[in-house]
Amino acid sequence: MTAGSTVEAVKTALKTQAVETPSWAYGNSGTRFKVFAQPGVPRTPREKLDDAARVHEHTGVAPSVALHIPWDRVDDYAALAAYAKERGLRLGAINSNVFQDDDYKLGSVTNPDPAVRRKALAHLLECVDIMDATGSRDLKLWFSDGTNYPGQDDIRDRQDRLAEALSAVYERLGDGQRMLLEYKLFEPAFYTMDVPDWGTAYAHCLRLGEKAQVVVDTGHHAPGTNIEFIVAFLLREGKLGGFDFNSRFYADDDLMVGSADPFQLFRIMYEVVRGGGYSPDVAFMLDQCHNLEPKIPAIIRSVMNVQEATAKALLVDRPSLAAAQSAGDVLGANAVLMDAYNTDVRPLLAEVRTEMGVAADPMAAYRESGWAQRIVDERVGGEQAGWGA
Ligand code: PSV
Ligand code: MN
Ligand code: MN
Repeated sequence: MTAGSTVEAVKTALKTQAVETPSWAYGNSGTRFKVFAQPGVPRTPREKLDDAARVHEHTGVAPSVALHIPWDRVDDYAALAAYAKERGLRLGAINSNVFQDDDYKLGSVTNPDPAVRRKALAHLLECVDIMDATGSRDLKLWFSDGTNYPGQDDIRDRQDRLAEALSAVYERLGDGQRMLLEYKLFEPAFYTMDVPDWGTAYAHCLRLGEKAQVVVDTGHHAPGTNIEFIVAFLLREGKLGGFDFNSRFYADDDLMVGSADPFQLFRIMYEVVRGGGYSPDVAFMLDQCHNLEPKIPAIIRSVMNVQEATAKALLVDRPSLAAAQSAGDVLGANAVLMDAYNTDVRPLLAEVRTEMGVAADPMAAYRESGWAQRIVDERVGGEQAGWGA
């Protein structure tokens, strides 16, 4: 059982948490079979920020929004940052997009055609210009690059091309800016991905320098992968830049974080806390798509799920755990961890929220706010945001 003073420390820590929500989660999304449009969905980046402001208002811990370029292209990014600020938000990571143009069929920065590589690099550098205007710290790089068939392209040459592009982007980063390299096992490429795993991302980041960090998207691994081990390892090496949180049952499902496997989320958060990663140096971002469920409450639920896993991780009685571990007490050590996981932290979080001046029950507060109906009534005409828009 945790002592009273420790509970106060846990509450203080929870009040400093910041979960970044993704602009694209507010827009329409779907599978390759069908996008089911929802009424009231934002039509512009500003409307996405209006929705994100509701998530922050009701949770108190979602103060920043990640942008995806060109999905969130605007003429004046400084003005967009000012708009966010007026709503109590800031603009977070800039996500590059070198995967949706016809030119990228055979890859972007690893494409065998140097002209395509130049185009992709120009986009990545433009994203850093946008970071300068928005004041964003992080550039998130995910490459759909890869091959579908053995022999299609030279695996090693593609690594050389990747390294060259990453190095050019790295050189362009300003003080206080970072690049976060995301890996993914497969999809859209089915034979090789050029950044398939944390080891590849880590090796590139290590060569580049300290501004290059690995980002762990929880949906991007083979089934059964021990993600918390990866987290522990990267933190030990000072190379964990952040998370793209979501849940999966099968592939890259992008479901609400903590919905498929809350125990896994707890195990990850425990390694974060244990490894000193509960700090602004590790970005807690969501990367989700709400295809069936209403988007804003789904994002609120996701933020709450991250908070619950974090609270449980913070509650682990670490002195008792360490004692059991050094005594070789396998069952005792496991029991300490499970005690924390099995704690119902919802009352604690309700207290934390009340002390922060936000609703004890964010889901109910959103329901009662009338925002869901208001956006349906007001957002008529125009084109709803969605993938590719
Ligand atoms: C790729 O699957 C990914 O996880 C990357 O982060 C992209 O930028 C994002 O999804 C887009 O939804
Ligand atoms: Mn992602
Ligand atoms: Mn993904």
